[in-house]
Amino acid sequence: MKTGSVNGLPRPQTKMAKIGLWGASGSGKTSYLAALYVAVTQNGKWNIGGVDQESVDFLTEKTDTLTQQRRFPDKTEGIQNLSWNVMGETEEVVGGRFRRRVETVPLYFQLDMLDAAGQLFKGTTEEDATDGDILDFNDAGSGSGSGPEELIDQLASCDGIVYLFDPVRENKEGDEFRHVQWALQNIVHRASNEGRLIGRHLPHFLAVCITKLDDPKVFHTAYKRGYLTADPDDPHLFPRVREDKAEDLFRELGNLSPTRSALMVHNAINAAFLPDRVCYFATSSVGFYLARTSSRFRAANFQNVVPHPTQEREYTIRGDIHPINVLEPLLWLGEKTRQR
Ligand SMILES: Nc1nc2c(ncn2[C@@H]2O[C@H](COP(=O)(O)OP(=O)(O)OP(=O)(O)O)[C@@H](O)[C@H]2O)c(=O)[nH]1
Ligand SMILES: [Mg+2]
Repeated sequence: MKTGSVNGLPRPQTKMAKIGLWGASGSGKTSYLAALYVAVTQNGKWNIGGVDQESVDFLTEKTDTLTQQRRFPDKTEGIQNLSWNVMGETEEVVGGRFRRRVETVPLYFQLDMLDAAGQLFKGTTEEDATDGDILDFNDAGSGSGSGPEELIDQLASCDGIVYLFDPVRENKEGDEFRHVQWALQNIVHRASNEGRLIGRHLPHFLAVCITKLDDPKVFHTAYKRGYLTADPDDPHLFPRVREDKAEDLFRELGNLSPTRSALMVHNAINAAFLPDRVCYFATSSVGFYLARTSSRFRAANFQNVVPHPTQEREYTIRGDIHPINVLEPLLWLGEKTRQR
């Protein structure tokens, strides 16, 4: 991290934060990244740019997919490494003992993100997926550079992890704990071998994101159980879950799933990560629908994702996207890793 001033101007602070995305297949990882450009720019205080051509192309193509083509990105194959500069401002106390003052200083993060096929988080490759076998981890992905072993190596070397939990998928499949336990055990094993454990805990920061808040099942559960609120500063008054309530919602959703496996996920997270290194968010990559004629969210007409009129099991996005808590987990991770 660099501080100080250049020609009287505060010098940008840089921190390289390597962030991994973790989540089951279909949990919404690629859509989350696809919504990032809109999330960053709608915030008004931040901007984002690709560090290399692949990352520039990813942002432009995927933003176009969500906002112009109004569809979701294709299923991910293998592992894609992406690198973006997130540029904004932060407040910092400057000056000596008697002349302390708060100054706004530029803050740049480089986010090295990792987007992988969710299938890999089960310890299976695409070819193995058909017979549903869990691979012997030591044999997995050898030499391919895009197998489960590579993924665990990369996640273990991250400073922070965004873990996406899809309550809709969990309700249907009920296998979230199996996925999480597999990945977690292997990350702990790596960190332990490298002497990186802090006591019995991992050194990583973890942003737990409940995805698809706009989905009717998730939205209605959060609404009926009193988790929703609106930020008075938001001109559209979109519903959101307060940060300090998102963990309770996670447990509540876990309780509702037939296998209750998300409750075990919660316990596993508590066992593996330091309490002050974990934060919960309720997110939606596309957000709620806003009619062209209306400037405010309407609970009677909130669905932004609807079944495709002709293609079975495909979904289409009705209107503009309004990402919810897409940038916030990254800013939290950026801020936390910067403090270290
Ligand atoms: N309602 C709603 N559905 C979403 C959202 N994000 C993703 N989805 C749905 O979830 C599906 C899977 O999303 P992806 O982003 O491809 O999930 P992934 O985790 O990248 O999946 P893999 O690449 O297979 O690992 C999409 O095709 C959408 O149908 C969201 O914010 N809201
Ligand atoms: Mg994907």
